[in-house]
Amino acid sequence: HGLDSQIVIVGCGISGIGAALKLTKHGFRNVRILEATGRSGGRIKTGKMGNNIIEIGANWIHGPSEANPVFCLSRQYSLLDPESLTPENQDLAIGGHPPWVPNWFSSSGHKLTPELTGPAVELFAEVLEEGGEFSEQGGEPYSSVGEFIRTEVRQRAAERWQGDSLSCQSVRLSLISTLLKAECCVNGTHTLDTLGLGAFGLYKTLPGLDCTFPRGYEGLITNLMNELPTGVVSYHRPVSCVHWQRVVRKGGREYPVVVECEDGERIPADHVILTVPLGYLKKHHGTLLSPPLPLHKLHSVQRMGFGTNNKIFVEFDQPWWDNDCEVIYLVWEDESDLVDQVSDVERLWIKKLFGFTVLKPTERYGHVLCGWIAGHESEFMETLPEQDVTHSITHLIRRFTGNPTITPRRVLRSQWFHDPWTCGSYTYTATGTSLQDIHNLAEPLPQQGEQPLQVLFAGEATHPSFFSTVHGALLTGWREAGRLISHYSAPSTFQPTRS
Ligand code: 6YU
Repeated sequence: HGLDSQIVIVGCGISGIGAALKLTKHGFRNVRILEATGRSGGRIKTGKMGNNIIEIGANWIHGPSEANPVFCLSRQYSLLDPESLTPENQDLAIGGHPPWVPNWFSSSGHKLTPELTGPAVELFAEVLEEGGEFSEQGGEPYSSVGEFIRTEVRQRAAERWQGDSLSCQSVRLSLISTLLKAECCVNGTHTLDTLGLGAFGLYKTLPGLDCTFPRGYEGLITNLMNELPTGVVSYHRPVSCVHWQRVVRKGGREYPVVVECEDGERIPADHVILTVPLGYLKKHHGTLLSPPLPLHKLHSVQRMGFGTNNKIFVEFDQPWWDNDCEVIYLVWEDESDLVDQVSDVERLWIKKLFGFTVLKPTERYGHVLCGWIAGHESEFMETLPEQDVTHSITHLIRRFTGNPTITPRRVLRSQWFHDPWTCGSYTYTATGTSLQDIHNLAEPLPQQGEQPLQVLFAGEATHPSFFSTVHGALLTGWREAGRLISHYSAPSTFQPTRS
């Protein structure tokens, strides 16, 4: 009954959509997506602030080049600016860190000079890069990226900067605290002390200078959805439990799985592709699957990290940064002890915000900044009334610029931790994790027996090298669709791709 098999996909983010498209294009006739919310796209979410388009979720195509399926699809749908399509842009191998033009402000209200900042930025980049080398070596000298960076930075700073004044050394170390906080945002972790050193190099970058969607990331979702047969997606249909290892009869057929929805509907299926975020799975694994996840899989769900990274958009009448500035960093001069978390979250949460990226081009966006804040401080920020956030941001900018009159026109923030269907932002490789944990997350249930592949797992967390990205998520949707296609054509020859 190959092409007639009943396939239910839980979640209409990019991985669910990718799986559904591949299956329906192959000829599967009974594919259905159940989505908890009223929209498709999941963590791809474009919003508006006044007349401006803003990305509440995913921002960039990381590594826009031929090997990136998100880039190739977006090019096909004409969603990108011409400069993002140039061969020069695609060839740039910058290792995931775009060479942004920075402005540095300090908590005493001064701008910091390149002479002061340069050596610290260089030292941090050097140590960070070395941190990625342990995944291909036999062991890790420390368990976390945080410990490694702190130890190496302290040692090298003491050697290299001994001829400089104490105040210069102190500001440089404080600056590195800002970069630690920025790295918390990149990785979606509360602190680099919970980011595993041995697994840090697992994440792979693709060539190409990161680019954005001039008319919004959600344009990609709209185009993909247009290719799906109508009626495939049911919205406002949260799945409460996937019952597997059953024998359910309906319409003269037997099914091994029943998908139970919150509204009581029970849908029999041959296969379920689960694309719920890892954060959701961590919180609900006990009720979402019956029988529960096998222990080795559950332990990997618990070991892998899923943290919070939020954005705070701030609009101004006039810029207070340089014309060519692409990123604004805020340096707290009392943070020379290399800290990436605050001592009192409720009082000091704003210190965790490392700074702002500048929305470009100005002709398109006006004077809009995007602030970035990760971790528990970010989760606390989500609970505050919007006017409290606005007040804290205003105060912060006035202090760092030394200009007591700067007033934002509008402020808008994301709240990914309190989104009940996401429970955070994206996956990171926590201390103690390895590639095996990601393979465990991706492993279908059951692997053997008469009815294999009852529950399959897709979503960004299940990609071995592109976790935390849109292209990683899309590839996992295709991977699981491919697993089913192979199952019904040549079951013994299928090997899922592992990179
Ligand atoms: C990228 C970027 N980007 C910023 C922010 C966020 C993310 N990412 P989905 O969640 O989309 O879909 C699941 C669906 O399931 C969803 O619709 C739910 O409603 C539904 N659901 C849940 N429970 C259900 C139930 N019970 N029943 C039914 N339905 C249910 N990625 O490529 N570029 O710039 C960013 C960013 C603030 C929050 C991002 C970025 C991550 C992507 O958004 C994300 O991976 C995919 O959209 C996920 O798709 P999905 O289908 O898996 O799930 C060294 C090293 C470092 C490692 N990291 C470095 C890389 C940097 C990563 N950076 C990201 C940065 C930003 C800024």
